[in-house]
Amino acid sequence: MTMAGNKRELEPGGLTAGKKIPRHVAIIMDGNGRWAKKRYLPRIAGHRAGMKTMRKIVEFANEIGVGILSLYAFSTENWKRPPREVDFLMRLPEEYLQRELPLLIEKNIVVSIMGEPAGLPARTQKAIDTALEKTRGNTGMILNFAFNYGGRTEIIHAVKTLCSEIVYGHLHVDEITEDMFGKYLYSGGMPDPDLLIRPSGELRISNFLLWQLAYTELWFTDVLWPDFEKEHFWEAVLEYQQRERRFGGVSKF
Ligand code: V0D
Repeated sequence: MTMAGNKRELEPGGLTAGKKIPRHVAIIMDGNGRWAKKRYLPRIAGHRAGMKTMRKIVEFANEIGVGILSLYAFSTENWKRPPREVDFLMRLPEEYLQRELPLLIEKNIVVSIMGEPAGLPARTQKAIDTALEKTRGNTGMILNFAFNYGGRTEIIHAVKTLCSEIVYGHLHVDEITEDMFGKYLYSGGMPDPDLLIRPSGELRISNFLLWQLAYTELWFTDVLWPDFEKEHFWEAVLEYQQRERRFGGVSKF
């Protein structure tokens, strides 16, 4: 084991000396249902275990100095799941925030959301609004939940906004650039992810951050999200640093 939560290794001269912690890490929190099935537990138990993992990983990412942590929790496609499961999932943001918000505030974390809040239950929206409002002034890690999110939907949403600006004469077609297009996405103005982590053995992007992942390092593991530990996160960071070093200042593209 290289890391085991030993803080000293992270200080100057230690393991990460001179190596960059990825500024923006994105995670697809997949494998909760499968984790439950393997144990003959209801899927709900898997989501609960997944939330516990999420709390640990948020804390760890914050400790090692990640700037932005983007978590994929619920996609637009997830609405097709059994209604009782959707119902349960919809209560999780509220439950999570009720429990964690004081800690997030104490750690100077900023809560942020990417996705379509419309169509969510009012209570869920309220809990999220409160969290956004109470952490708006913080200056630490940005904890960015992709919620009711779809990558293609996000791009279409940006295109529509752009088009209406053109129709209203506020913008000219020739002014559209990659940089400015990025500002119309939910992630508007955030730097793109440096590292994407996908657990549970699937080797796909699954409509997550389609535009933003153009140059991102991808890291996959067979470990299911509820079994995912700080050590796995650290392994992904080390692998990221090795890939960075291999390029050693030479452009990747
Ligand atoms: C279930 C593992 C926190 C993934 C984590 C409804 C599956 C636990 C949130 C959350 C979910 C979302 C927004 C927000 C604050 C918290 C969450 C969902 C699922 C989708 F502002 N956990 N969590 N959202 N699970």
